[in-house]
Amino acid sequence: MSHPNEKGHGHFDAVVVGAGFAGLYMLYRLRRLGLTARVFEAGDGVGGTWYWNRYPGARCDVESMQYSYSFSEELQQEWQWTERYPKQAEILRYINHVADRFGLRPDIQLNARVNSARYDQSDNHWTTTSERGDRVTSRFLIFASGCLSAARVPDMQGLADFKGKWYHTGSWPHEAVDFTGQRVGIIGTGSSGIQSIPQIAKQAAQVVVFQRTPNFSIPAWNRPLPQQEQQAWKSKYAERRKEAKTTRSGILYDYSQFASADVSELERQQEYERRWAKGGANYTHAFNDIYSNKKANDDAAEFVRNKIRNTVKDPEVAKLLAPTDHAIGTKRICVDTDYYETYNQQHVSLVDLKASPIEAIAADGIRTTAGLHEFDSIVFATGYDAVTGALDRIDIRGKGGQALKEKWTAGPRTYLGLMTVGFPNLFLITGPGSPSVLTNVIMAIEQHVEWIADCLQHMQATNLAVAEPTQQAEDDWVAHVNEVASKTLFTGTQSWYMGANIPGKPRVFLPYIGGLGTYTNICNGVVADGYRGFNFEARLSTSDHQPNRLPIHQPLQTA
Ligand code: NA7
Repeated sequence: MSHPNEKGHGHFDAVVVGAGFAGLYMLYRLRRLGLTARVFEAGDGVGGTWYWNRYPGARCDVESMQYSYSFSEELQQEWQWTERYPKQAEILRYINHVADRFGLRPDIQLNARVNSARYDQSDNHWTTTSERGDRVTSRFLIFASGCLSAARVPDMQGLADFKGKWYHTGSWPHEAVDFTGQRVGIIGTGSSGIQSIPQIAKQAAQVVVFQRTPNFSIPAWNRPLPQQEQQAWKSKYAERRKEAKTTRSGILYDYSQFASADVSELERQQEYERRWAKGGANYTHAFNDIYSNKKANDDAAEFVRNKIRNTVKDPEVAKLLAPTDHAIGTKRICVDTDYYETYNQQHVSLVDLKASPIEAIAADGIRTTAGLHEFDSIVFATGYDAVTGALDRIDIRGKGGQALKEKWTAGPRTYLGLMTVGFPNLFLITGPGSPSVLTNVIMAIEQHVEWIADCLQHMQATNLAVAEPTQQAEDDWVAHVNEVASKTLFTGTQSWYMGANIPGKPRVFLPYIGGLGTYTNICNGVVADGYRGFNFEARLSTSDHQPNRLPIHQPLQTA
């Protein structure tokens, strides 16, 4: 590793932005291709989202045996998970182990937040700079900057005047935060709020939760993971991973083959009950039309609302916690431990922000239209500028100095979520228009990294220097992404998938909802058709000043 204070200069085959799951695996594959690479990471450690999200109760909602890399059989056999769902600290240990095991650290520059990247068309190079003064050039620029990495503190008047301490779940301090005896206000009831509220309530003297919109949550029934169960997985790991990658979400769930109306009311209730007892996000796969059929969805939602009513003793609070504004699953479903039960504790209360919105943060607490709530600490569990936020915070300029954020003013436009016209040799891992946040993201990351590595290898082997999608391919893909989304209930919900949590962000469905298996087939088909939809430019020799354009576009076919 270079010295932490040494500024990076020089030229690399590839620059990678971010040292989370995506950046580390990309580096591993670049090295296998014999390419030189530099990874820039804003944090002072690897891990990305799992480096920053250290809030109490932070835990993955995908089970441990599935939420891990599959690219190395040795790695997946040797690592021992301890619980059904991995907690943040364990995931961070795992990713640090990966960095060490594969000797990745020497090519990673920590504490280096990338702030600009410019393409120079005269020599087909990207110049990337960081806030601390690094400035490097590269042929390829690969963004592994994450979909849930741009934490967002809402614009609230008066925050600077607050006399207590405040935190955002997505950039939690490294040292333990002790809320013992404190009055704590928590804003936000998404996954981060739902995980942290029960934990904070264990310490605090008083907890007030400020809820704008309730979310659906299914119990995790988290538990230690017995050795025998791990061994059973590991004995068939390769097969199971292969199968997982063909599914919609990259997760081996119990996907029902039946539509909700195929079974009787009694059988439906029994199926929901069975899934509730098993726990986790598997619940929404009880019937194969829950995401597309309003009636099927209403039924599945009502079962959860009844569970909330039966758990929360105060009927008024239960009513507020039971979501009625959106179809279940169309906001990322939460997986919790004792979330609803927490509201039965005397020192925990709920404020409905629809009835009394926040006016401002005051020196002593949070002022709503109904009055002042006094706090020692405030926790913002207010989410992220998802999918595009991390890219948006970097000044990325392609051909002719065009800014990526300007190109994407009306919403992101990509081909396969991997590349975007006007930004040659710039690759996105889990970019907008790819399955990303709708999947077990490590499976989506592996698929993208392998596709990019294969593309770079193809370019090396055929002496090609520059890759860029065609306008037609990009337009077709954007239309396809929108068309597939429009057939689901997702586009009717104001969610971060739609950019709806950020004032002024265009309302566009950001990920590709066709499913990871289908998407992988499409990507493989593009390659089989000679990189359909991409233009390549050959490497210039000294006697050849005319770039040799190789248009390989054919109409988009979807599997
Ligand atoms: P989410 O899911 O975006 O949740 C953020 C929460 O914060 C949600 O309840 C929001 O209410 C609330 N929020 C956001 N801004 C405000 C303001 N200005 N005032 C009041 N309440 C606000 O983020 P998470 O971190 O919980 O989870 C993100 C993903 O990480 C999650 O889906 C998992 O995949 C892991 P709203 O619903 O917008 O009314």
